[in-house]
Amino acid sequence: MREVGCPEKILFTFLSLKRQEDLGYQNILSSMCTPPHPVAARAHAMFLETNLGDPGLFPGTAALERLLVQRLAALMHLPEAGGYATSGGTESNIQAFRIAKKQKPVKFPNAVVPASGHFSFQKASDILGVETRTVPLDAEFRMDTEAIDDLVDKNTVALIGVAGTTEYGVVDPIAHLSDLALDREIFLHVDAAFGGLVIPFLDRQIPFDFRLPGVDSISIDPHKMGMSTIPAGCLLVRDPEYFSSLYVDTPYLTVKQEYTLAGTRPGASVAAAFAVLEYLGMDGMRAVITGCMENCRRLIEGMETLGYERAVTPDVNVATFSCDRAPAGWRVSKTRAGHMRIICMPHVNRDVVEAFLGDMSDLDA
Ligand code: 0PR
Repeated sequence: MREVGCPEKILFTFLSLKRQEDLGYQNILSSMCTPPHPVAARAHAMFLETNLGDPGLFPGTAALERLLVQRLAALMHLPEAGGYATSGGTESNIQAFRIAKKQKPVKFPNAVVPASGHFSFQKASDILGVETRTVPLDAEFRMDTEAIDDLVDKNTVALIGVAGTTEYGVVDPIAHLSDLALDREIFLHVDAAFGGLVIPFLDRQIPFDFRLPGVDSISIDPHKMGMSTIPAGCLLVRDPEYFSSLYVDTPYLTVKQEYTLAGTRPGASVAAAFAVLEYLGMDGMRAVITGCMENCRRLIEGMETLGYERAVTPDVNVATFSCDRAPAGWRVSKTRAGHMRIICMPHVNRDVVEAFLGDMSDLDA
């Protein structure tokens, strides 16, 4: 550290230089994040110093967290579900694994995870000492249901399905997983970190939430399609009692036990996440999602006109193509199988899609 502090003006000049090195979202087509909605930014600023790790000191912020959980639980068709605000999909997935492991104390636990599962499940397996059994995917990048039965055994503590996969934007056959989970008495976690705030607003209903009786927990991230500030995730559980298996004593806090993974937790992004859902309502969210899906379809159609075939028709706003070059100035990503991947987030609006398609067509000129 400096011996003597830096004058504010110099400090902020330095900070703004660093900030200018960051890319603007305008040309970023590879991210599941997006600039926060203006009401999210405003709410975030109001709650900067709040800490949900000691909720008795911030009862108002804690009430907002409960409201956020209630809104998301109702959206997942189980208003009485338990839940708490996490730092994102990674924490939610790790915590779901922890709960699943506690439910079935076996010596050599395993979890059955689709090959499309987010890498956070590798972290969860590593931390918790749970063997991962990988389910291959079918031709449309969904979990191959036929393969699951052979992988499940008496030591399987968790079954994972993804609703809106990170790479291809498809929804696994969660209804099938739900039947299997009930039949074999296995904890079923649905990773809807991305799709949880997309699927409920689609015209076509895809079963993935607590309406399926075998679903025990769901990850859903307001900092992705919920246009919140970062970090804002949520873990929902069918039975609020599940959390009691994670309790540790916290004798000198305002609550005597906690089940969260993080200790100190931001209230600001929780207020932001709640603010967006409340401000937009179902109607406003539907309009945002409808726009993203339309832009995604237009992108796919435009790319195919240029000769770049889609890898799959996605269920949510993630487009993938057989295409191995991108015009300068654009950030796209590549899936493990080598497809170009573009997430049609709210900032990837129609003008952005047309500009990208224009630059793609210039590549051949
Ligand atoms: N589950 C799914 C289905 C996800 O897609 C992700 C993240 C996670 C869990 C983990 O969520 P957190 O990152 O909130 O812990 N998917 C994105 C990805 O890996 C995250 C991301 C976002 C990456 C923005 C890059 C980026 O610029 O692609």
